[in-house]
Amino acid sequence: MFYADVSLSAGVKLWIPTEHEERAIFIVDGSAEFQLNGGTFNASQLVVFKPGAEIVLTAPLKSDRLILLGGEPLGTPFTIFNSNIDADQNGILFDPLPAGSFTSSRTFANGETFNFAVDNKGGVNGARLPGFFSVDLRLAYKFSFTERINAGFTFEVFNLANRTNYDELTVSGNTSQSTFLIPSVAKPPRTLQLGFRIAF
Ligand SMILES: [Ca+2]
Repeated sequence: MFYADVSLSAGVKLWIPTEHEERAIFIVDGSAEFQLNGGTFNASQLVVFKPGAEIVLTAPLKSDRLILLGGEPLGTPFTIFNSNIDADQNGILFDPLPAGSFTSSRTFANGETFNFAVDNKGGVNGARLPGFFSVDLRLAYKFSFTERINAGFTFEVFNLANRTNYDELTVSGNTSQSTFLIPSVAKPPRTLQLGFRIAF
């Protein structure tokens, strides 16, 4: 991951390296204007670039300020293969499959069907697992009964966005298996925790 606080003087060009797959700028300065391949963006806008695109920023009017950030996408790379197909016909199985979109679905006992899809760039580590993302929140309120005794409430939320995070290690990349792309374990959903404490 990278993060940079950038100040651009008028007319100066800034080339953004392409080696990171995910890149974006957030324009901070109130009167900033930037030209990106002919487009103009204003303050408080977040601009996300296509992977690999050559981006040159300029500050045409005056000195401007922006945040440049990015990094690798979430999720561990993994390989999609078929243990029954010798794709390159060399007598050895488990060849990585070529690029393409792959899907898999499973219907659970309660009747709900879950679909899983992944874009595969092909080759070893051509696909990426869903990744893990969780935001936690903690609020605390403290008050005093007497000089010596105080108490406090806490309110905590784990996985605030209630995102379904899967255990990556349970995902199979073998298209010949019924468990292909289907994780067998999910991490906890949104969880609330209330606390009360007395200290003396
Ligand atoms: Ca082979």
